Amino acid sequence: MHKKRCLLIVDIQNDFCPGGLLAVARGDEIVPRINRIMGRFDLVVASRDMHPAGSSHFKKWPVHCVAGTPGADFHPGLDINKVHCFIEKGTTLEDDGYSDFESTNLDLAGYLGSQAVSELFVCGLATDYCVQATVLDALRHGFKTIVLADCIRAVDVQPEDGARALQEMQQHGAIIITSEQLDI
Ligand code: VGL
Repeated sequence: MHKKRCLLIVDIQNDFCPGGLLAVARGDEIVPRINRIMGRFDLVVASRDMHPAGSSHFKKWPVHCVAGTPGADFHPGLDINKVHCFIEKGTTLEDDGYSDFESTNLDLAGYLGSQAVSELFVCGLATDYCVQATVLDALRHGFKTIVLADCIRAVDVQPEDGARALQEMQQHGAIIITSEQLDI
């Protein structure tokens, strides 16, 4: 049977890219890579962090991705025409919203199940927060989960946080490949 493959693009938003309010170093570098591979998937889902002003999340982090601000928009280079489904998370005052499986406008696990997705490929920002939380939840839900290591970037509050996050994802069962290996 044909394997149904979904690409899950996590938080490619202006505030997480250089010049944004919580910029991830070289976060924008992954945009053309993601655009290049999008067409190879049966389903493409893209999430956004979408906080209300005054969110308790901003006790831990600089204010970022506030609903209705340009920082919450997708990076303008991202080819959102190829996205089938958009999700938002972190939308309540108390919600950190790290994981795409905590989406507030869609039950992502239920949706992927209803679409008979058998393989979930994850890319986006940031490796050590939203990507990691999303991947660990995907594995908990029983999805075969593949991380595209050249299509993620880390915040690295501490040096090597991104590398440690990737290791933890792998230890929990994630498969780590690069986007070049998709061609095989
Ligand atoms: C994120 C820090 C704070 C992320 C979100 O998208 O990885 N990181 N909020």
